[in-house]
Amino acid sequence: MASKRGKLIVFEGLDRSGKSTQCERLVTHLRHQGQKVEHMRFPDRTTPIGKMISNYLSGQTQQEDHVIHLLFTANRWELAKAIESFVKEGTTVVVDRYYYSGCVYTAAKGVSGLGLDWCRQPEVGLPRPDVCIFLDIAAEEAAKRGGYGEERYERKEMQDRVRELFGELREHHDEREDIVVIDAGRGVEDVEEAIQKAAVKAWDVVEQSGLPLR
Ligand code: T5A
Ligand code: NA
Repeated sequence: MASKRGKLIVFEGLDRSGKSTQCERLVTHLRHQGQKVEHMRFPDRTTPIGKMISNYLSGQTQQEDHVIHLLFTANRWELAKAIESFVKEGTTVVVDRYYYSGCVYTAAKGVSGLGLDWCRQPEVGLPRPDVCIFLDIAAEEAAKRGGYGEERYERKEMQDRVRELFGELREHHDEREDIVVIDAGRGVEDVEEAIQKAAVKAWDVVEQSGLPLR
């Protein structure tokens, strides 16, 4: 039985890997095809929690490491019901960063007791993506792109560790089955084409099986 629900597609990657650029392109492409599409991003800086996160990222405020982790998570839970409703009513949701970033960026700080497993726990139960498109690029390449270095985590050592931990997540964790790696060091159009192919492939599985959102 064919599924009428929308799909949940997430973009992940290092800072400046091209997530926002590619999210917008995919949203435009799907809308041209006549699909209903919602575009979200995390952190969603528009909510009260999102504003606290934004002030932390810009360096205006400090937060204890567990606290900021849980604020990022809470910022996703604020929108969890909305995501579920959209998908149920047939709207595809394209999300710029999700709990993969949540786990990896906190774990990359190297704080004792704050590893990937601890970080994943408060995220358990959030709608699970049909596919997570991971835009893979070396930190040195990403750093050459515009605007790098303005926010808290945009330092080479941090980004190198983030990339390593994304790799660990892909190899050893439950999330690995959702993740498709795309070489994001290429031109914008080449990356876009690879993403569209990956999306079609992942969605065929959903269409054919009629799988509900997990
Ligand atoms: N974070 C986030 C956590 O710690 N925990 C969490 O739970 C979450 C959700 C902010 C920070 O918060 C952390 C991770 C981050 O450090 P953010 O607001 O998403 O997260 O900030 P960034 O990821 O830094 O977003 P950016 O907008 O900076 O990066 P994008 O979206 O990956 O890149 P994009 O598309 O804006 O492109 C950057 C530049 O590169 C160019 C673009 O034109 C732009 O100038 N570009 C390309 N250039 C050459 N070739 C290509 N293929 C290109 N694609 C784009
Ligand atoms: Na972005």
